[in-house]
Amino acid sequence: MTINLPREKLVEMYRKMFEIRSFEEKVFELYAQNMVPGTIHLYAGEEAVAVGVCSNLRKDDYITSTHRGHGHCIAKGADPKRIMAEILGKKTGYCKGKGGSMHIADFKVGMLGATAVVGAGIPIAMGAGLSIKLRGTDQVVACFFGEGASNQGTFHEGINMAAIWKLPVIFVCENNLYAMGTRQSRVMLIENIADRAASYGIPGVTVDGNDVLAVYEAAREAVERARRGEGPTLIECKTYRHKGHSRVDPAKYRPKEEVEEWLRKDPIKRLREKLLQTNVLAEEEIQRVEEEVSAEIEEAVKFAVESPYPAPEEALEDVYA
Ligand SMILES: Cc1ncc(C[n+]2csc(CCOP(=O)(O)OP(=O)(O)O)c2C)c(N)n1
Repeated sequence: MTINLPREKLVEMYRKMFEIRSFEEKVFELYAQNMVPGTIHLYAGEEAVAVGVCSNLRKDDYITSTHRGHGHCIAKGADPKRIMAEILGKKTGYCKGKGGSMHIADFKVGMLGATAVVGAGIPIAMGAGLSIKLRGTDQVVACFFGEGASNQGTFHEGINMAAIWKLPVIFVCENNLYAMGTRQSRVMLIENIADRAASYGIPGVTVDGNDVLAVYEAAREAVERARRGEGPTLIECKTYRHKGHSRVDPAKYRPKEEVEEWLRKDPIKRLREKLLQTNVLAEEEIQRVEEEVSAEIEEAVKFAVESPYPAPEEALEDVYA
């Protein structure tokens, strides 16, 4: 088995996936210590999707995100310190502590925003794609959303419009099988969300969303197509969230065997094994990367915990109402 990507690229992908996982584990710990004022939706288990897609993007490309957005932000290069501070409601966070986990944006790295409204990122991505076309640049937009969102009207409207105008958007469906507690098979008669691409006349592909190299490859083709001005692609990534839907959900609706099966398919474990088997990295080198990342995340936690809360008199600043 060989992997046709430069070593540095593979190491960077492993580092980012490990960073997202470590970040999410810390968020969970801080939540258990009652340090998180709002709700949280953890991305652990789905890291290969954000990293596989964003590893194809330039800094001036854009992404839109969802309620489960920490991983997208980190993969696109947002600062984990400021994300963590925002989650803890601190003044040094991306929204000065007033937005919380689901409202992180960082225009400097092309992260156009997370949104708590399911499916709402889709027309925003389409609009960003239209702005790119009107400005005549070769940027692209990656739009992340869940399979639940693919039943929203915004999915149909956003993708259809992007298709007819050949906008440079990569629609990335993270199919983790459940929308809150609702299994996909209860609300859709199709198995593959990518099949829906045919009704808009655009390519649709389904990939193993726990294999970062498969996601990378599908995204690479879609990004190249978008940069050539040939329009959008729908990529469905089959994946699984390790935790419940949100912080209050013990996810009792998922069979134990199913959870165990997906834990065996952990995307980080899989890439780690692949890097070892193909001699891209030795065990000590992987451990060094993991230690560096863990130290970085500890720094982010320290920064967030030690940051002040916004003052009460700042409550109405930056509020548009
Ligand atoms: C328009 C809208 N409807 C309902 C909700 C409540 N809600 C929050 S997350 C969610 C499930 C979303 O599932 P999916 O799009 O598959 O994303 P996942 O949580 O699986 O990542 C729902 C129904 C919402 N936030 N917005």
